[in-house]
Amino acid sequence: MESLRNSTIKLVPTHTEWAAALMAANWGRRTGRTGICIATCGPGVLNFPNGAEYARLNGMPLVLIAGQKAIKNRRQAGFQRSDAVEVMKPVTKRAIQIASAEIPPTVSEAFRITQEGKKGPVYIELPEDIAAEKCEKEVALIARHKRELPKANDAALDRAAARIPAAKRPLLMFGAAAPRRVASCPGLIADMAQFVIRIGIPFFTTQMGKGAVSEDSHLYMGTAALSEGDYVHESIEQADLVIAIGHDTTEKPPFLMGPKGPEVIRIGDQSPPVEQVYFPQSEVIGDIGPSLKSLADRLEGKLPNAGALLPLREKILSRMSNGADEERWPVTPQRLAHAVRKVMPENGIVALDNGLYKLSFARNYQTYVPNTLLLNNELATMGAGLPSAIVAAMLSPERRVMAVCGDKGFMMTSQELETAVRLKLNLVVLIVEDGGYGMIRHKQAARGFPDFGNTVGNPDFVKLAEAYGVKGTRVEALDDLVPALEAAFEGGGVHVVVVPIDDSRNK
Ligand SMILES: Cc1ncc(C[n+]2csc(CCOP(=O)(O)OP(=O)(O)O)c2C)c(N)n1
Repeated sequence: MESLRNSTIKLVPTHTEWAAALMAANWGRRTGRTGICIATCGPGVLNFPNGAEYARLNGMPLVLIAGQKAIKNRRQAGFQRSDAVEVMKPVTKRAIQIASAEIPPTVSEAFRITQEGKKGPVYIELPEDIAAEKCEKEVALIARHKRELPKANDAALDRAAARIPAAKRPLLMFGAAAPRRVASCPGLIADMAQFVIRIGIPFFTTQMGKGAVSEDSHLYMGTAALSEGDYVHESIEQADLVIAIGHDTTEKPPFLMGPKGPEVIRIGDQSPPVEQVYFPQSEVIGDIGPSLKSLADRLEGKLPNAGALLPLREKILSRMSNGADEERWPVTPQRLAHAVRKVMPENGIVALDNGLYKLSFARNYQTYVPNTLLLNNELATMGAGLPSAIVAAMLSPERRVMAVCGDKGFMMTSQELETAVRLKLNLVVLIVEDGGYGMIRHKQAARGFPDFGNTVGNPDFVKLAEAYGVKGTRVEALDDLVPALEAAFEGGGVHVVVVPIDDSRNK
């Protein structure tokens, strides 16, 4: 802490190490640069694993640093001496204990690993006796360098370009790694949009691929919120070829490959593991933007069947937004997603926590710009919504930012409201209230089980907000919903808005 105090590094104290890890991971996600979180040894570092795994599965560059008891003596015996390196190993790309005062190469190597291949977390442990040592030797500080991804091989591009025109009913799919790559390579936004326009094949997205290409495109076919049986699967079932751009198999499968079903060509910057449900027949591996450009150069004007599946579009999109016009109160999640869209400008950022309403946002929240609907469908941890919104508001103070959390997800990291207030952020926190674990209730019902163990009380969220010194509003009627959200943004600062929801007909 003393070193930090004397440095130019900005320190953001948080209320739990878990939230610190989630926030730093989101810093990495949004900037492409490595975020950093620190914790004390023992009880502190043991709050890190959920955030570390969130970063590992989601490809977020993150360095987690924690202390450790002395390693050269045991003057404090076993007090707080947890084997955190072993704990952190499976949830990071590397877990390192620093055992000598010659520290800089280890730190540089940690940062390199966070950025190498699929980005992710590295854990560094600094024992207190090593931290107290003086480094007598002069140790070279290792320079940082920019890394460019290699371009795809011409033979792979030629193979894909030979296969695609033969498809009778082709589809494109954008997955998690496409918007993720935009953080380090903003030019990819235009490359993806151009690719779709130039080849004219309709596209769908995974939940985390949303916004890769604007959904107001006439070629947008929908979002796969489930792995099978979702509205968009009608087109996937009819497709004979899916071109999967930036799919990451740590995301819940957007469809299941099997012995039958469409062939898959993968375009991505990494070759993913072969999975029972995902085994692309061919791959174009290299920096995504240049791959898309090279493919479009080869294919433009040569795809007679490009639009074969487009006649399904209208039906899929209208079924997908079923419930969005309902006048019911409490509001349907579909209608809520539309209401939120009304108050968010095109570049506004919505950060979702994890709960049943996420499905409706995936399907119904039209996304026009990459990374403007920040959701997680890999670890899919509850508690991530508010920390990721806080980071979005820190990084983009000029944009509207909203966290959308279930009542239970919010309760997991709600104490970070104080962090948002302390940072003087402008942030609307929308709490979707159904008085329990809606997703689990829904799963029990789907299997014919009675509702058990899901009803958990809430504090009065308006009073809770006031206790943090922020404004709280409870929406009581459908007509008040959009005006209440608008007023929350207009008022500035942190504002909690509570909306009761009826998710009984969610799928
Ligand atoms: C940390 C964590 N614990 C448990 C789960 C499993 N889980 C997924 S959704 C859910 C219920 C979420 O409730 P809430 O936030 O109120 O949203 P709702 O489903 O009611 O809309 C649970 C328990 C999880 N994803 N993350």
